[in-house]
Amino acid sequence: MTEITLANLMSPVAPTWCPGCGNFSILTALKQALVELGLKMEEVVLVFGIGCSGNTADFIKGYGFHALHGRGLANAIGIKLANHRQKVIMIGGDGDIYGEGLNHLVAACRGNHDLTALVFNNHRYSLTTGQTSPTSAKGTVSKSTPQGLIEDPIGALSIAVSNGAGFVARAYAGKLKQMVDLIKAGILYEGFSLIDVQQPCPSFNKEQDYAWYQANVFDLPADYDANNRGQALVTLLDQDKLGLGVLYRNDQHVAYHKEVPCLQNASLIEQFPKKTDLSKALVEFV
Ligand SMILES: Cc1ncc(C[n+]2csc(CCOP(=O)(O)OP(=O)(O)O)c2C)c(N)n1
Ligand code: SF4
Repeated sequence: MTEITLANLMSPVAPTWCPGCGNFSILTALKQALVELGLKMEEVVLVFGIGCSGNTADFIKGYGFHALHGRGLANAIGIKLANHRQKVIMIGGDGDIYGEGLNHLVAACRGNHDLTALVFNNHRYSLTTGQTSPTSAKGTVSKSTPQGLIEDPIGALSIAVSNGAGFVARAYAGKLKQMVDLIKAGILYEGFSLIDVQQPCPSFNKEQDYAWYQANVFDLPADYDANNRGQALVTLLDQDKLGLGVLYRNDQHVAYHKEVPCLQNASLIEQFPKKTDLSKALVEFV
């Protein structure tokens, strides 16, 4: 087994993100969290969506899978059930996870599947040059909404809390230490953890720049009770001011794989033969 160190996580490919992109600090936080958790490279699977966020696949070294847009969580659930001993982290954008992949987010929440979704939430489909995404503010003018967005933004974190996610947190790319701590807590949580990272995209979201975030994020107060589901939902109804920290956690909620009888003594891959002779199955094709 190989220790996770910053050197071992270093990819030979340098990030191609725009100058000032919030993704740089999210990548730094993810690496730092993995190092601080003292895990081994072989114990972690990174699953990536498609987008500027998903391009993180090229900029970090590790075991992983680059999924289709919107399908990262479906793959992550499958990977977890194949070998539930591994920590599985899915990395994608708000368009990927709250838009095209929303049904898979709900499935991950309802099952409380033991994996972490790290959402790089820049409120745009940025790789495809800045169309509005499900988290864009009402009235947003973009290439896809030249006359201003009519819809309200999605309440993605409320959907997660109300559908069974055991751990829901919000971080901000401008607060590195807090991001590291939240990512670590999410990975350690035994169940589904959703970490929504508010991420400035200087190229396609000029409205929500670093100054906007400084004025609109706040740390949840010390007396905030993350175990109180009702309080979490009320807090999340305010979509203008963004509370940072653990919004909700439920340590009584049992993770999906713990309720599957055939996974109690061994993982699926331990139960399958290492080598399978497929020649008989293929004979009709030769
Ligand atoms: C199934 C499918 N639909 C659409 C696309 C086109 N596409 C690629 S990246 C992207 C936008 C990604 O936006 P988001 O998930 O928010 O990530 P960001 O680029 O903002 O990090 C889209 C629509 C695709 N590759 N596959
Ligand atoms: S388009 Fe936005 S999200 Fe994508 S790399 Fe550039 S600044 Fe970052």
